[in-house]
Amino acid sequence: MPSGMISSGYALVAGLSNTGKSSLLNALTDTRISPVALQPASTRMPITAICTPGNAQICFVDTPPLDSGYDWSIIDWVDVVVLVVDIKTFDEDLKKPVVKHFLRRTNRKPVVLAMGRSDYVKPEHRAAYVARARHTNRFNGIVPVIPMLDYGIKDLMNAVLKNIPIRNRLFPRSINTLNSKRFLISEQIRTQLFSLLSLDVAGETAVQVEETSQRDGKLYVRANLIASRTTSKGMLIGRKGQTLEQINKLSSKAIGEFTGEDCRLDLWVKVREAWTENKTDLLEFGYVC
Ligand SMILES: Nc1nc2c(ncn2[C@@H]2O[C@H](COP(=O)(O)OP(=O)(O)OP(=O)(O)O)[C@@H](O)[C@H]2O)c(=O)[nH]1
Ligand SMILES: [Mg+2]
Repeated sequence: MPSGMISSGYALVAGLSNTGKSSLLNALTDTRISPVALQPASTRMPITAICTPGNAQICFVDTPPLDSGYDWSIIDWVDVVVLVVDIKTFDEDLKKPVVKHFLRRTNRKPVVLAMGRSDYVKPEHRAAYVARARHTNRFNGIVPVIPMLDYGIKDLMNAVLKNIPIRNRLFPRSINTLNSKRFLISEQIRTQLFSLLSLDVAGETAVQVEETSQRDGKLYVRANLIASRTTSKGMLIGRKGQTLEQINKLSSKAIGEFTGEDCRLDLWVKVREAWTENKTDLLEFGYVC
């Protein structure tokens, strides 16, 4: 390898909704940067995490589900694709038009198949699933994974690394993500809304982080929860402020786990009528690029 050159590049993490993409990105990069949630379509914007296995650099990019208005152009920017499927339904998933379109769009870029939820299959049966997927002759690696147990993560990392080009370093050593801290914190808060509120109310609440600073040795975060209707404001606050308190508690914990700092969160509820229908508001809250 010429001096100064290393394996350095981008790996896309893509797949259908709720297949474990964000869990996988966190396991691969040993972080909690990408919020994980029970409900589908929780990731709405790309989340990046740069890791440095050996002397290499890989920027993993977690993306929204393929089946919810995917920005196909992102494929052109990456070196390797990790396609996450559910091990038990991978056959049907690979036949879905949106997945077929995605694979065509990768245009012969290396694609590694991560078979998620491998805990749903007995360990002795996993090799048979891998053999079946191998018949497709499309993948540059096939790895069963269980992100929360770190199962398969090293093998997947090696399969990705093999396909990362040798070039001049793309990212300075000091950075570990291309996203802003404010955006990442707002996503941690937004994800918690879904575990406490109806899909309607949570989905129509924007999160705007106004300040992140250090106060009394803690990470201080001030953020607004912006409801699209006055009635939703009451639901966000709850009886005697109980819901807001719960949102605050869960969000502070998630932010603390992601940043590694004690977090003091100051949440305010505001209303901007029908912001979900206003292009300027959507832009302001980061919903349209
Ligand atoms: N049992 C099991 N659960 C998993 C596995 N991977 C992820 N999960 C769970 O599946 C749910 C969805 O995980 P996410 O990582 O948020 O999935 P995602 O694909 O990023 O979801 P979207 O961004 O909404 O498309 C969470 O409750 C995870 O804890 C796995 O290998 N086994
Ligand atoms: Mg996700």
